[in-house]
Amino acid sequence: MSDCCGPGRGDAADAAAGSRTSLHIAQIPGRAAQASQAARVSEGAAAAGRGARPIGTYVELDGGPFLMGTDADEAIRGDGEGPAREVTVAPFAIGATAVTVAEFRAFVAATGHQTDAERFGWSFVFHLDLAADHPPTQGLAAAPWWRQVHGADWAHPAGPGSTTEGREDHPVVHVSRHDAAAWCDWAGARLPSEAEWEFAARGGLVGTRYAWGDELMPGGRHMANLFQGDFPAVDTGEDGFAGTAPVDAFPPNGFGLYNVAGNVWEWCLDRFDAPNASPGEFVVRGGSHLCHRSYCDRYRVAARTGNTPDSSLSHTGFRAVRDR
Ligand SMILES: [Ca+2]
Ligand SMILES: [Ca+2]
Repeated sequence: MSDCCGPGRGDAADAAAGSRTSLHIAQIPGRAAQASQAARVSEGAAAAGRGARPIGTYVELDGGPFLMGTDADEAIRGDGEGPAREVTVAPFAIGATAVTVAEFRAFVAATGHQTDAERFGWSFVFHLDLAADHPPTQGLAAAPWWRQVHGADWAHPAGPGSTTEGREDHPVVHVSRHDAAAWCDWAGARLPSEAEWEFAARGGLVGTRYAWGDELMPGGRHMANLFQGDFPAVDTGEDGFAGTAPVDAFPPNGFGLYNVAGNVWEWCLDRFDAPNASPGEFVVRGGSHLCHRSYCDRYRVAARTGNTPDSSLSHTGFRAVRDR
């Protein structure tokens, strides 16, 4: 993964070696700014709760040929976004939403699955997620907003003492690719191939920059859960959410998929084989709530990055696919 998108588990050595000096990041103002978002955040959550919800439903797609990748100037060459080429996918069904905390909880209750974050004893947490009185943590020299937090896992997303209360309909995070694949096995599903993911994310549109068209905010409307403010210090939550959002917040794309862009990165089946890749990485797609227009625009629908399959972070989850 690129440093801004998030480190891999092996980067913890860097964290351990480096970054007492980078602890200044924890003192950047931001906690107060986050608190002031509470009203808007709950408004967003209420809006997301209207009517029948798509959680746990799959969208059946016929597949076929489509234009994958991009040759656009804004493409990140080292990520291997191009060239744009015709790819054909077989019929498949894909989750309308990312897998939620509640859906992952059911799996753990049924199987006793222990996640990689639990096995290793830690996960990477974005610094603004940590409580103001959280004990000192170590960060990455190259991306000090990523903190190595002992005791962070899917059920304790900001470390010991934190809970998922009020977030049962948010995407599960701190799940490695191993964990995501295990959930899929249990649910009679699998991870999407990268081509399936992009076919579904494009929602029938051809060659557009985003999953909904070419304009980031058509009519001034936020279309995805991204980062507004001063990255990484202050997330103003202008789009309704500082941190993750319910999996069905924001309008769905043309195929009825929610939050393919933003909210959480989503694990795919394929190896990440681009110039920017590190050994052993697998593809993740879609960007997250930490993507900021000024800093990293990997919420574009052709954007991609990767991470090692044992890595887990507070902004990475998954959605599942079933064969038809
Ligand atoms: Ca946001
Ligand atoms: Ca996403």
